[in-house]
Amino acid sequence: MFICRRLLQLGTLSALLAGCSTTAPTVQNTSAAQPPAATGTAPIRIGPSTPTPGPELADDGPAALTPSGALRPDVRAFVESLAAERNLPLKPMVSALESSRYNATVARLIAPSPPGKKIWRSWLTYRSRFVEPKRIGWGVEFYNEHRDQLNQAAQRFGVPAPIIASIIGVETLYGRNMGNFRVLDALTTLAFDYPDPAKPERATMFRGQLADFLTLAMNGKLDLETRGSYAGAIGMPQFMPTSIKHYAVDGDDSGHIDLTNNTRDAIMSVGSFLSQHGWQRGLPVFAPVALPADPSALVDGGLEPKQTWSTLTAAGARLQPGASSAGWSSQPMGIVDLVEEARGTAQYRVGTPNFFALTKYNRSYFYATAVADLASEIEARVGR
Ligand SMILES: [Ca+2]
Repeated sequence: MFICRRLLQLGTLSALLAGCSTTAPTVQNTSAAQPPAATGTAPIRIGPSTPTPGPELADDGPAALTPSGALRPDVRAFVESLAAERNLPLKPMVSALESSRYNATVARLIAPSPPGKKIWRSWLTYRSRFVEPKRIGWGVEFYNEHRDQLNQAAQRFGVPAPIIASIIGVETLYGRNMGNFRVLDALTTLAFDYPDPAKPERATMFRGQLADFLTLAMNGKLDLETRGSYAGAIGMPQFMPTSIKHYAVDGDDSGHIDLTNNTRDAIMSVGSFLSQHGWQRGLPVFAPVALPADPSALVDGGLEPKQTWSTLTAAGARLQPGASSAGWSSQPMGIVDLVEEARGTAQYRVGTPNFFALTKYNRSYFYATAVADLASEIEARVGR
């Protein structure tokens, strides 16, 4: 998960990392941790995120060392303070950092596209990369194979099984593309040699991820050799280390959380993440509302729902024929614009709090809508 929207201020980047996934389908301007932003400029994503294609690169050299082989002063200060603050053993963390390698591919992939190169955002193009026959078909297979676990997660967290399957499908093609970068190398590269010195808050954010990665490793919860996306997102649901720390769960009660090899842990962790980010049992993702002809004035582009049913009806919105207002109409809502930038057009939908919970996984209207649409396609093809 990584993300980005125009409203996202860098200060909130760490929150982004919440879930972070790595999967970026081969969409323009998209890579592992960076799916296209729904609005705004270059996306930066750090939560559970989008599938990562991307060649595994050669290691380029020690990331954290001085020419003499000692840890760089900034790295030394980081690890000493981490050990002291969290009561972690210093020596193994120093050894880990001494073993880390700068990865030039990581640095290249995290960088925004070159200035001056305009990338037109298109919902239809984005959608076609995720809501397509292969991802739907594999989603049906995944659903059928893991139906019991998905239903258990749905019961426990209130998040429908197709939504959980869809997230794992969008993130990593159901575990087929989890990234092959050594997470320690990726995080060390981004924490101490972030390619854009003008964005120190990003390096700071990655230092926080590295701190949580090392904490998990020192506590025996994550292997130091764990592989993931170029941004450090891990496993089938592409959780960043901080998200693993706060939201991952041991779905099969094995005593260990393994998001890379254990599907049950991955499924339960997605449910846990969404549940702890505002998902409400029983609410749809979109409200059955017919909007006025031009609802653009109602779009605020934010990641929190701020409209009410009465403000929407006052603006001309109506219940769709035959739909019920039960449940969702007492909830805050937000108008979702799905743009075709080159044409200057957009589709609009009305997002409930569950739509906005999906944006906590990846801060993008495109992402959240693609997850909901892929879930609908999967749901339509599986028996209940
Ligand atoms: Ca487990």
